[in-house]
Amino acid sequence: MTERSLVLIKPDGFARGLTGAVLERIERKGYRLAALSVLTPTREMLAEHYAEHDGKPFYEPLVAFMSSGPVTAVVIEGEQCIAGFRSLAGATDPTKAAPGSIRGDFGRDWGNPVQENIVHGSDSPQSAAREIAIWFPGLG
Ligand code: DAT
Ligand code: MG
Repeated sequence: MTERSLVLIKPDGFARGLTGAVLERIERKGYRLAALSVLTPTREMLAEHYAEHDGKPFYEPLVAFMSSGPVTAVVIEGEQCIAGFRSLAGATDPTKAAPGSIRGDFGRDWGNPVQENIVHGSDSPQSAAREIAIWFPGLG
């Protein structure tokens, strides 16, 4: 089924100049780019985006990190692209992410490696619709 997913290249990926490398992998996989924007997210946007994690120990540091600089927000489109992009991204912890995945190849083993894991990808059609509305309010 053709799906849309919300991908974020997080502040660490943006600052390290990995935006092009991530987009290249998305396109190489055959997914299309439906929308793209570079912005520094507000805490309000991030509170909505990460609502499911509110109250967890990593929530505040995560919101602080995600609002610390520019991110590239991308809507991707393609057959089963939600699960497909999660597979391209690899496990949440870059130390455990398989080589060949974005997090496995580019994730850091210093600082806070779980938090600074380069990319976000929606985890279900419901999350994708909810997240796309946050990052691209005008997109139908
Ligand atoms: P994912 O991004 O793989 O969907 P998630 O939704 O469980 O993972 O968590 C959202 C983000 O929060 C994740 O990309 C990085 C951060 N995070 C998750 N667990 C963490 C932890 N134990 N310590 C620090 N940051 C964490
Ligand atoms: Mg998640």
